[in-house]
Amino acid sequence: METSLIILKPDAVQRGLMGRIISRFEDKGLQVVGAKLMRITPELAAQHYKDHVSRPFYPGLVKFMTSSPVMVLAIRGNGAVAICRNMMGATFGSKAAAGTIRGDFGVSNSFNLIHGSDSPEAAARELSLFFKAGEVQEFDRAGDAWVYDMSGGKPE
Ligand code: IDP
Ligand code: MG
Repeated sequence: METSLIILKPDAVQRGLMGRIISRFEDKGLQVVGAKLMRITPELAAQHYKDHVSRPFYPGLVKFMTSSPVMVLAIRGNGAVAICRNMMGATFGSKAAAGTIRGDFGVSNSFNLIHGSDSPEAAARELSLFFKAGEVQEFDRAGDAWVYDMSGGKPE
């Protein structure tokens, strides 16, 4: 099982889209194992987006991400990192395919509603930035037997 770090960005919170976006992940069969509303500090934004520090859009990105509260989520499932990225769609709202979160809910290239880890390694790093020990839960859901085929001993 993988866990991805998802951030519902300030535009998603301000536009009242949290519930509809979370529902998409739940509808897919993914498990929400961590969730909190928080304000990202400039220091945390800098750590999170450290690989983008030299990009022209970086100052605007940090300003946007710290401008208003975000909801951070830990989302678990078999292959959750790639599944979440596919569900988010392409980076730019103007280009993201219909049926994806960015494709269905936005048109902006910078206010693009959602962040998702882009690899299992990035997910581990980002989860440790946003969640303290004990804030990500480990629990079985009653319906899990019908989300995955476990007849081969591992989730399929
Ligand atoms: P990703 O969020 O799809 O992984 P990244 O390339 O990692 O995309 O960029 C991080 C974030 O920076 C994007 O989600 C978006 O908010 C912002 N961003 C990326 N490229 C641009 C750009 O060219 N103009 C404005 N904002 C951008
Ligand atoms: Mg990225």
